[in-house]
Amino acid sequence: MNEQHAWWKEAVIYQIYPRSFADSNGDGIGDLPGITAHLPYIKELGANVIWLSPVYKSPNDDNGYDISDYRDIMDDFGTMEDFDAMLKRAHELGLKIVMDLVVNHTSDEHAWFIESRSSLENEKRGWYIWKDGKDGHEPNNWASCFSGSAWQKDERTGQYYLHLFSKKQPDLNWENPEVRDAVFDMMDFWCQKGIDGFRMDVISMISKVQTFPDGDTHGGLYGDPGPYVCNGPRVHEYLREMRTRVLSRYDLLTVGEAAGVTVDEAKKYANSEGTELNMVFHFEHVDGTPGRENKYGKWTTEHPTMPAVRTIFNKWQTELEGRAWNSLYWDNHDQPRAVSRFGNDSDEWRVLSAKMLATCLHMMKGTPYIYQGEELGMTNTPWSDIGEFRDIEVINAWKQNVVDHDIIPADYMLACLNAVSRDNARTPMHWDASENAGFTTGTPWIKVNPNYKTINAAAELADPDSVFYYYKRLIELRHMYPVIVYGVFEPLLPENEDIYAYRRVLDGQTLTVACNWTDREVPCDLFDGEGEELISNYKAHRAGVLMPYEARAVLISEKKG
Ligand code: TEU
Ligand code: CA
Repeated sequence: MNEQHAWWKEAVIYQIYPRSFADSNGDGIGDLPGITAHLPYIKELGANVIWLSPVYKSPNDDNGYDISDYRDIMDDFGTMEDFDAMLKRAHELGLKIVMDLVVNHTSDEHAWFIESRSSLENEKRGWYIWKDGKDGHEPNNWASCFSGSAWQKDERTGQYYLHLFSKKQPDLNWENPEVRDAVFDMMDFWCQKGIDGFRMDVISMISKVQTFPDGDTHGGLYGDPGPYVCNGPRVHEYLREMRTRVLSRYDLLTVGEAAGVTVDEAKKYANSEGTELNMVFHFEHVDGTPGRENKYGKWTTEHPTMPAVRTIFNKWQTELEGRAWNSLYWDNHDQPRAVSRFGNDSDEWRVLSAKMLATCLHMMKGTPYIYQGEELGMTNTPWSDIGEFRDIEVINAWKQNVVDHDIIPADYMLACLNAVSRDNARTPMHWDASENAGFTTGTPWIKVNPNYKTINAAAELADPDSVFYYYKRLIELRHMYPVIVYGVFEPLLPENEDIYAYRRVLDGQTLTVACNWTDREVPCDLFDGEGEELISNYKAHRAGVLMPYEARAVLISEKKG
């Protein structure tokens, strides 16, 4: 079936977390001029779209995901002139800029919320979700994603407001058409500036079940709001309205961060008819630890198992075929470093396993996302004390689980934070082996991973066998071979405990991909010497086996004629 072609299907996206990317003025915080100065690096890598985590005005309770003015730039990152210069330079280099749209909630310092909380009669009262308490308690038992209750009592009026994230991130009330008008108008402001798309923060949560029923506590302190806030009753109606009123008027890439999304829901959010978004991020391979029992939910030291990860990806690859478009990612600013979580970050195996993971993901069907530093094989950071962390999710979880309620022993929680905390992704980018990895001449806002002396862009740009050049080649191949973008995905070796294999088929071409996820040599009879090897992380092969962490992608083209 001839698939509709589109630039956003053929793109490779590079995600920048501005706070940690490059500091131009020595204040220890990344900024927009720092990004502009490093755009040629992204161009060299070959990515053609940049997803910029939020740069709008924010008190940084959640590092920019708490916005106090959607139409101005955060002081830490520079000015609107700096943004315009970055956008102009990016377009000159042929790089598109996708902005982070955070409209499930604002900052509590946004003018809208300041007005809304001022009185029961304020005309913006209905722009947020205010409820009376019940029997002197919160309106229901929902947990915030950042620990504690999802409700905050406001002494001025005695009512509670909903915040699914921090108490400084009040949820907007999307039921209110004035809120939708204001959001769509703001989106149009940015589209008029010439941006190329939106990554939509927790967009699956904007429609809540209006009865706000208690959630299942699963034996914990608070109830799970998930069934009542994810994929809610009007979410597709709101996105179709967004498409009609804004998105349809521009040539944009749109990707929804869809916590709680299922394959069936994704067929709506990212449907091929284009009535909503281009694609969504699901969380199935990063929520908890696939293949393991998690006693404390997200907080674990266990690695996911390859068979469990394969089951998830094979489901998404096969079930969206012809129905919707996949996004592909191992990493982002909310996740630990891919090579530490899914691969092997030891000195012996880090490079090979980083290249193996990259092959496994980038030869699949969907738009691939590369998180800053992933292309270098950056690893998790060694954290020795809770005081080193900056992430509100970590700080609140420690307070709730270790300090206030003694739910998780401190040493085990610290081990979990080392394994899966978001700050693992937020340590400064490694540019070179100079102090602070060349990220800043000042004092960095967060710890720098001590391994920057050996893992950094300068060293990898000078090494033709580096992880960087391997990613560069994967991107080149995606731009050269339509079978990589549009080929139908077919699972192979579905029961093999060590090898993740699949093939891609298009117009008489078959691309066979096999990845050994272990540090052992394993038997593999998928390759018989025929065909054109597009890429491998080994220069030589042993017949009938895959070496430790070996990845191969071999193309066979049917003889025409
Ligand atoms: O993340 C939403 C989300 O679901 C994450 O909070 C994720 O579940 C969690 O980080 C994993 O433990 C988005 C942004 O990507 C995140 O940075 C923000 O903190 C959050 O929304 C609130 O805006
Ligand atoms: Ca700076």
